[in-house]
Formats: sequence, C-alpha cells, structure tokens
Amino acid sequence: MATPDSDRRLSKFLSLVLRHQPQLIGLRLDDAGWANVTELLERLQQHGRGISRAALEAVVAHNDKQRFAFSPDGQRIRANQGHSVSIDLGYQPKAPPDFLYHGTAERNLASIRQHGLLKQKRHHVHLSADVATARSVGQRYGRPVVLTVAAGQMHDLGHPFYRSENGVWLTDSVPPQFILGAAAE
Ligand code: HQG
Repeated sequence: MATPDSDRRLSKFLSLVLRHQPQLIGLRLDDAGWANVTELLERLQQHGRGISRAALEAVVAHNDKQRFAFSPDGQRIRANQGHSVSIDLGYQPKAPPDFLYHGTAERNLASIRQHGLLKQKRHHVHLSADVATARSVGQRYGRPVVLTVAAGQMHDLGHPFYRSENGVWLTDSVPPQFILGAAAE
C-alpha cells in the first residue's frame, strides 16, 4: 500500500530518471523530456521498482510541488522542470513580476554577491514568486537566506524569463546588480 514514505521514495526516483539519469533504467526521453508511460512502468518493473499505473497517477497528482505532468492523452510523462539532461521544455518567455525571490544557504552569499546567481547543474536559475517558498528552497542546503531579485528591471533590460508549469520562475543567470536585499532567517 502507498504510504507517504513510499510516495516520497517514488517521487525522488522519478526525479532521478526523468530529470537526470534516464539511462539508469534504460529509459528514453524525447527532445522535450517526455517518456512513454508504458515504457516507464516496464523499466521500473525490470529494475525492481514495479508500481501500478494507478500508483504512478497518484504520485503525479499528489506531488507536493507538482513536479511531474502527463501529456493530455495520458500516454507520456515528464518532469515539469529541474532537468540536468539536455532537453527543450518549450517554455515561452513571459514577463515576470517586479520582484522574485531566491532562497540559498548563507555560505553561498559571498560568491553570489561576486558572481551573481548561476544555474550550476540545472538549465536555469530557479526563482520563487514568494518569500516562503524561497526560504524552504534555501533550507535544503543549510541556514537559509532569501535574496530579492529585481526581475522586472532585468526583463526591461532584455533578460528573458520563463515560468514552469508548476509555477517556478526561470532565467539564465542573475547578475549581481539585480540582487537587492538579503534577509538572514
Ligand atoms: C547556489 C527544488 C555560490 C544556489 C527547489 C543554490 C527549486 C550559488 C545552489 C529547485 C551561486 C544550486 C532549484 C554562486 C547559485 N555561488 N552558490 N554564484 N549561484 N548558487 O538545487 O535554486 O525539489 O541547483 O543559491 O524547490 O536551490 O528539485 O538550485 O543554493 O525549485 O523539485 O547554488 O530545486 O525543486 O542548487 O533549487 P540547485 P535551487 P525540486
């Protein structure tokens, strides 16, 4: 039976194969990051992680951050964002609100002040529309600090922004001059 723990483990494993290492279970992603659902279920089965289609649907529907999505016909599945494999999610540029927020660990501050926000292993820098979400993102790495980003100003100056299906704002990088306050928590 599905438990919060088993759902979390499945969600983590799906993130791993749909964002980072599909080859781990011999899965293929197309150029837009989609995997065939039947193939995914078969590969999971072959690798000792067999689950029913209903269990997969439940994890996609209840995932705390809506990390995954089915195609409209239900035949394909992909991660909404966060990939390190090279794929094109087909995001359309979108004007951001004036301010967005980035949560990070205190120890990263000096480097961020110097170099700005860099995308590291991901395809984009991830920004949140609200402080609380940014704080919980920053908490993953240590004592959190929330930085305010002058997104509207960046956009006016030609930096493209995108919004993933699950509401995360994405941009290529944030140069230091657009990083405003840092509020230590
Ligand atoms: C930091 C989760 C030093 C950056 C969350 C972050 C998010 C720098 C880390 C999503 C830096 C990268 C993304 C610089 C950036 N010097 N450190 N110049 N520039 N950093 O995990 O934004 O659970 O790749 O502050 O909810 O923390 O995966 O990015 O601490 O939406 O669905 O480098 O991951 O979603 O870490 O998190 P990450 P992130 P999921």
